[in-house]
Amino acid sequence: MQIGIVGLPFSGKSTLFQTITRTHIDPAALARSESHQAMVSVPDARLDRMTEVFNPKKTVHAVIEFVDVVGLSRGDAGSTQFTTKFLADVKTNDALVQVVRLFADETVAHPDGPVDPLRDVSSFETEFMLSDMAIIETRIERIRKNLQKAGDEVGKRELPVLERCNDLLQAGTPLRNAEFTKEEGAILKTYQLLTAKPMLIALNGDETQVGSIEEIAGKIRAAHGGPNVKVLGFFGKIELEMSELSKEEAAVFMTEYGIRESALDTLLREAYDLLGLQSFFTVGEDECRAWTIRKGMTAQESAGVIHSDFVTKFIRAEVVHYDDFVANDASFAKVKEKGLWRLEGREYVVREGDIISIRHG
Ligand SMILES: Nc1nc2c(ncn2[C@@H]2O[C@H](COP(=O)(O)OP(=O)(O)O)[C@@H](O)[C@H]2O)c(=O)[nH]1
Ligand SMILES: [Mg+2]
Repeated sequence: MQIGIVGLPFSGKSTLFQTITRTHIDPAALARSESHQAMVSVPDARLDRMTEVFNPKKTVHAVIEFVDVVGLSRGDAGSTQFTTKFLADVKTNDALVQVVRLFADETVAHPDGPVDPLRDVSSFETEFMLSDMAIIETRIERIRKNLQKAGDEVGKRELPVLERCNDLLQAGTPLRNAEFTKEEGAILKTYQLLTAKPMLIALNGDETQVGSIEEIAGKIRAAHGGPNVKVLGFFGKIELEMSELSKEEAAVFMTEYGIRESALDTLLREAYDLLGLQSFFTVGEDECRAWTIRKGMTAQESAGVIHSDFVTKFIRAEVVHYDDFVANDASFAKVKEKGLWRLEGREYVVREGDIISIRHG
C-alpha cells in the first residue's frame, strides 16, 4: 500500500513526510526536489497495551509506505497545467494525502498568492478531473473506432463504465464519490484515475490556528467531502519539532500549544481506514504483531497473510476481540470462561481488532 503526499509547492509536504516517517532529509536534498519514500509504522495503542501484557521479544506494527511526491511546479503567473511527469507520479499511489496550506508566513511564498485553502483544494480537483477526462475520452474514442471495424471484446466491456465516468466528471463529480460494482472497479483500476483515489485532505496550520482549524476543516468538508474523503488538521512545523523530542518533552510541548493529540497519529490511522484496511493481532511471548488485511477478508484469507501455507492447512481460527480481552483483565482464562473466546471456521469474516490464533495442519 502506497500513499502519495501531494500539494502545492511550500504547503508543507516535506515537513509532513519527515514528521510521519521520522526521517530527516537534509536541506540540500529537499531543494533538489526529488521524491522521497519511506515505510511508516501505524501507531496502535492496542498493540502497545498487548506488548505490556505479553512482554514479547518483538513487537511488529502494521506499515504503510509514504511518498513525498514532488515535481509540481507551476509556470509563471500561475499557469494551471500540472506537468505530465507530476501526474504520472501521482497515478501509481493507492491513496493520496493532499497537503493544503493554512499557515501564514510571509517568508514562505504561496505560489498562488494569499492563503486560501478552498481555492487550493478546488484547483487540485479541477486539474485531476481534467487529467482523468483526457484519459477517458481518448480511450472511448479508440474503442468506438475499433468497434466500427471489428470486434473489441475488452473495449465493449469497458465502454459503458468509461462513458459513465465521463458523464460523472463532466457533471463535476470526482470518481471517488461514485459507487462502482466490483467488475467496474476492476476495470477502472487499470486506468489509475486520479479522482478515483481515496483522498485525505490535510490542512497545515500554525500555532495561532489550533482553535480554529476544525472550523476550516468543516468548510472544506462541506465543499469537497464524500465517502472516500477525509479532512484533518495538523500543525506541520510544531509537529516536526515535536517528533524530535522525547515523549515526555513532546507532551509538555503539546499542552503548551493546546494541542490535544498529535494529528499525525490520527492521520496514519485515518489513512489506513481510507485504504479499506484493518488490523488483526497475533500475540504471544515471542511476538505481538498487527497484521494488515482488507476489510471483509475471511479467517482463511487472513491466515494466508501470516503464512501462505496456512491457506491450505487452515483448520480453525481461535478468536477473541481485543475489547473483550482487555475488558477481562487481559486474561485468556477469563474470556474463555465467559465464552468470548471462539472457534471460527474458514468463512468467518475477521473484525477490526480481533486477536487470532490459527490452528493449522
Ligand atoms: N510557519 C510555518 N512554516 C511552515 C509550516 N509547515 C511548513 N513550513 C515551512 O514552509 C516551507 C515549505 O515547507 P515544505 O514542507 O518544504 O513544503 P513542500 O514544498 O510542500 O514540501 C519550509 O520552510 C517549512 O519550514 C507551518 O506549519 N508553519
Ligand atoms: Mg517538498
